Amino acid sequence: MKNKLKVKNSGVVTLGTPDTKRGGLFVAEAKKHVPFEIKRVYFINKLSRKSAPRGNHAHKTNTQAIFCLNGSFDLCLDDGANKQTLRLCDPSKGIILGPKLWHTMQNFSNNCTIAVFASHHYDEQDYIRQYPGFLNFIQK
Ligand code: T46
Repeated sequence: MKNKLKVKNSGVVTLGTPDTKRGGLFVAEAKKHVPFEIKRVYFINKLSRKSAPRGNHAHKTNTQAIFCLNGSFDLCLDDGANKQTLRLCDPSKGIILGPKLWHTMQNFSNNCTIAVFASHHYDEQDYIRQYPGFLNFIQK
């Protein structure tokens, strides 16, 4: 991930990487590496349709940090004014998906594994799944 973030409601999260000399170790402590209390963690893998996008929504309240644990994928971000695409491939570097940030994951490599830490429990009412509704919501 080389690009600087230019969208609102995002940021870079850097995990702790103690030197074990026996392989990788990545540490995510809430309020230290990840800037919120973590209530939920989920993983996405076995992405058989490499080009079929995931995400394609925004959240009203939920804040998340998304990581690529293995392989790589494109994370497309859109705050309603600015858009940018980041290639995630480093397990120690995550991206904050704040509220009111339209996000899509696509172009998955083989064996791509995604991890997400979320500030809230799952609630379908928190999702904005239609883009025109997203544009209305961010103007409120
Ligand atoms: C997000 C991106 C990065 C649950 O029941 N509990 C959960 O915690 C999650 C995450 C999903 N689900 C159900 C809801 C749907 O029936 O799993 C199904 C697939 O979810 P969705 O289509 O939203 O999956 P993605 O990969 O498009 O999006 C997911 C998260 O849902 C979303 O919050 O920000 O990853």
